[in-house]
Amino acid sequence: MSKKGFIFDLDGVIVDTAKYHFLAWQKLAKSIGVDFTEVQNEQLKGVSRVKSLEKILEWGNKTLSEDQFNSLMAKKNEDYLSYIAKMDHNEILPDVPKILNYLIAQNQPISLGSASKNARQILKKVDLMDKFDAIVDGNDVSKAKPNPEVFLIAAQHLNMKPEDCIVFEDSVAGVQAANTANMISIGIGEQKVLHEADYIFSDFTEIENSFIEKLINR
Ligand code: B16
Ligand code: MG
Repeated sequence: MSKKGFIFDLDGVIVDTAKYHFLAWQKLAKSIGVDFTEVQNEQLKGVSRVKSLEKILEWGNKTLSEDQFNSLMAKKNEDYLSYIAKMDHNEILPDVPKILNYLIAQNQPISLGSASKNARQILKKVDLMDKFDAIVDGNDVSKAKPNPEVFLIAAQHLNMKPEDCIVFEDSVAGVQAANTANMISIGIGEQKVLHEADYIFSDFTEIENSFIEKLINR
């Protein structure tokens, strides 16, 4: 049977932690007198912690010393982790276990490809660690999405060529990273946001096993 490498983003694909990132960034923005909207938040999805704060400061026309920058970033992560601490398997997005189990049953290699440095902790909280053959996260990369590094490392771990990999992503930056890596990109979310993806679904309940089978055999 033919094999493909299946790479999953974490935030917004496996779990809905995007809402927690939003709440924590919003609190930070407010504390320094910067307005922060959901539209702006969309541009932070898939973007590293450092880059996210840089963008918020740019939008608010603020400059900070290095010490202030680092302490705000640490504070944001503390707030974010307080939400994570309460997570359990109920926060796994619909039909994610179904697709992971289907891929495992079909002997397909699976990796995580996330920008988050908290990825392992989150996977443990929702009890999904053992579904992955490889985990590549924000601790393993030096270049943030839309750079394809995270997905290229994941492909290496799975021993698959990039063109034989399929990436599930909820962010514009992540879809661009998958496309640049020469992988099939599957957007999970809204058509109007993720139009650069090869395929787009609102969530995994829309993805039939027959679609996955076609990807495996293409
Ligand atoms: P952390 P993903 C990304 O995760 C999030 O989408 C993004 O909002 C966040 O800033 C980034 O991880 C870094 O996360 O602060 O936990 O290291 O979507 O690539 O799984
Ligand atoms: Mg994401």
